[in-house]
Amino acid sequence: MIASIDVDPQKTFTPICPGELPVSGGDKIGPALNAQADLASFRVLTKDAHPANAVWVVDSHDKMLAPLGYPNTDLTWVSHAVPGTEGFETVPDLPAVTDYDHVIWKGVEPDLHPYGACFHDIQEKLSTGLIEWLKAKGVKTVLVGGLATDYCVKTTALQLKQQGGFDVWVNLEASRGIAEDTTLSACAEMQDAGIHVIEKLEQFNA
Ligand code: VGL
Repeated sequence: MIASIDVDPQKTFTPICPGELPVSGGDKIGPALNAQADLASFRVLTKDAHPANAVWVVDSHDKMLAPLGYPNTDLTWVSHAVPGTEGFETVPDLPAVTDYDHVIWKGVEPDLHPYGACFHDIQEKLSTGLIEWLKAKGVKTVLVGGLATDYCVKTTALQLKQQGGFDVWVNLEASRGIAEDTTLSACAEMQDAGIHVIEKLEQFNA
């Protein structure tokens, strides 16, 4: 059984929200995510859902990526993906949230800023239930795309492989990264972990 996972395909990570965390081309991935979902029996959505007063919030982009001392919040970021704002909404062309088979909201607590969708905490103790849900459905193969390749897509894919034991495929056609260097190292790290990183959906052959 195959599941397709749309990781954080939200306007906050697109040029639609320049004051948040715009990823070049992030608003264009909807059709590619739909195409990969056509090959799957289940479609899962994950969403960042952050409070405006989270401990990691800084007021300008130049203060971002500063290390923090919290166990489950590693770096500073500008405010993003606040429920009720435009940035929280999914990118164009995707189905309604209620048309997915399962949805994970993450990063709701002010001092938790996870990247992966399988655990609420960076320490990976508190499951979101994603791995358990996929197993209950008999899923063996996951096809992953979304935003951003170098952070949430990478960490979600690694968790699905290492903690869930799934056959994991990351579809770059349906993903965009924040920066080129971190995207390249993310792809290498995923490949080292045994994840299939593919440029185009046609290369998917599970
Ligand atoms: C993400 C940076 C900060 C992501 C989330 O979804 O990749 N990146 N928060």
